[in-house]
Amino acid sequence: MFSLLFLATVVALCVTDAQPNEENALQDMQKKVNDLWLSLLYPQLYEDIVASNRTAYASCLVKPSPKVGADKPQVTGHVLFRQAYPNGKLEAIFNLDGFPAGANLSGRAIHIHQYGDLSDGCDSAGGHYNPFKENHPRHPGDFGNFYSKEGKIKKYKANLVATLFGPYSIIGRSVVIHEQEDDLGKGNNKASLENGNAGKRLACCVVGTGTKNLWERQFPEVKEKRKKMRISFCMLSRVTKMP
Ligand SMILES: [Cu+2]
Ligand SMILES: [Zn+2]
Repeated sequence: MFSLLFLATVVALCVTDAQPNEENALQDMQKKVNDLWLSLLYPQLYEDIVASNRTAYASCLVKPSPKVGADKPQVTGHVLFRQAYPNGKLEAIFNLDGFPAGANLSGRAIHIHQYGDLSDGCDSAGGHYNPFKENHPRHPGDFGNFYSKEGKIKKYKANLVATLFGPYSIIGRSVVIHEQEDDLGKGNNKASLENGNAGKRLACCVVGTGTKNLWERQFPEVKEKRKKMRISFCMLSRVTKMP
C-alpha cells in the first residue's frame, strides 16, 4: 500500500513545475493524490467525507475529569470540528457548561493534547500535541483563552491550525479544558513554553469522527451570538468616531 502511495506522491511532485495553463490539471492531480491517501489510510473517514459534500466533521463529548474534586467546576459539553476537504481550514464550536455563574474575568485555556488515553482521567492525555517540536503557544491545538458567561462557554473559531486530515490529524487525540488562564508562553519559565501554566485539567474528551448533525444543530446558536457581537462592535466604533 505504501509503495502505491509513494508512486502517487512522486507523480504529483513531477508535475509541480507545470505552466499556468496546466494549473487545472495539476490541481486535479493533487486532488486525486489526496483522495488516494485518505481513502487508503482512513477508508471510513473518506466515505463519510464524500457522503457529506466533501466536508469532514468530528466531535468530542466533554466530561469532568474524575480526578477533579467536587469543589471544582464540573465541566460538560461538546467541542465540535468541521473542515472542508482537502484544503479547508479547521473550524470549531466550543459549547461548554458547568463553570461558576457570574462574570469570570480570568480565562480558561483549551488545548489539544497528545494522547486519546483518558484511563487516568485527563492526566493520561499527555502534554500538548506538538508534532513540529515547537514552543507553546505555537502548537497546532493551542486554542487560547475562553471566558465563560453565566457558567457557559459558547464560542465559534475559524481558521485554526490543527487539522482533521493527513499525518497530523487530531482525530484520536484529546481536548483538555483547564482551570486557569493560558499565559501564552509569556510566563518566563519552562512550563510556560510547554503548556502555558494553565493549571489543573478540569475536563477532557477524545476527538472522534462524526456527522454533520451535531454541528448543524449547534452552529446557528454560536453564529447568532457572533453576529450580535459584530453588530455591537460596529455600533460602538461608530459612537466613538462621533465628534
Ligand atoms: Cu492543555
Ligand atoms: Zn501548547
